[in-house]
Amino acid sequence: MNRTVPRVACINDLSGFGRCSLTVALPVLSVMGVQACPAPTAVLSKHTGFPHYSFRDLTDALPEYFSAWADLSFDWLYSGFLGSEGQLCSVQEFFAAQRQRNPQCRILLDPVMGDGGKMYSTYNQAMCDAVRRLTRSADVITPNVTEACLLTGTPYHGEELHTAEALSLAEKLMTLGCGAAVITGIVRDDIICNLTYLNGTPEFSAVHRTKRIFSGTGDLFASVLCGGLAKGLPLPDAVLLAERFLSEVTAFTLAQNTDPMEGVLFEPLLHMLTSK
Ligand code: PXL
Repeated sequence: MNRTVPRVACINDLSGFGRCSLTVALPVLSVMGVQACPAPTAVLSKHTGFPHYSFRDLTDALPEYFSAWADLSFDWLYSGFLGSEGQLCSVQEFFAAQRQRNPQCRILLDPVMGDGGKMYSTYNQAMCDAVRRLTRSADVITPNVTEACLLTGTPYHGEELHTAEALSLAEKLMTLGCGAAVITGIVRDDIICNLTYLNGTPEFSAVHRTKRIFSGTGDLFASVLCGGLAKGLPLPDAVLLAERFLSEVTAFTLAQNTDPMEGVLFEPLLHMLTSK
């Protein structure tokens, strides 16, 4: 659908502290000139990386929420952190209903399942299998190395991958049925690479790596990518935009010496995304 302001359904959790999921997606999409419509999957006081947090799962609320959206059409459906297996089913049904209503609608699936070789504490194997099924409906998926390994049943041995290993991982992801895959956060010495696999063609892009790891960077990457795609950028250009923004934001955050759990300080740099 050709709208002046593209409309995106953001299916993700609301974490009150720690800069991730909806608290990242909404400001990023808004500043990029995209209408961001949140469908909260869970409400947490802080993200799950903190030692103490409250977690209210919204699985039961989702079917009613999505059915009240049945008269709306979205240009993009963008899903992130999903809190339960039932929720994954609701999302699958929502994807199908939206596709039926508007075949032009595109899907960005960020399979937020884990990091550093481990599944998040709220995740389990059944949910992992359900995400794998959801991948079939997606136009673009954006797993980090851990998530790419979990999705493909590949043993994880760190974020450092040789070219051949990264390519094999991307090819395995494509067999799950997605339209394109972007593997994020592949480490090489002092650079960080993203591998975009589109139409059978792999493309590596790289930016300088900071040694500290901040939470929520995957969400920031996927949100900028989503904004770029919703504004009509080709996938490789949207990847470049996202990685350059992330690189600026992490360098800025590093200089502020904040707790990495609080995420990256993107707020002062949001203006860089205006009219992109
Ligand atoms: O940044 C990914 C993410 C999203 N949502 C919640 C999380 C995390 C990572 O820890 O805990 C609730």
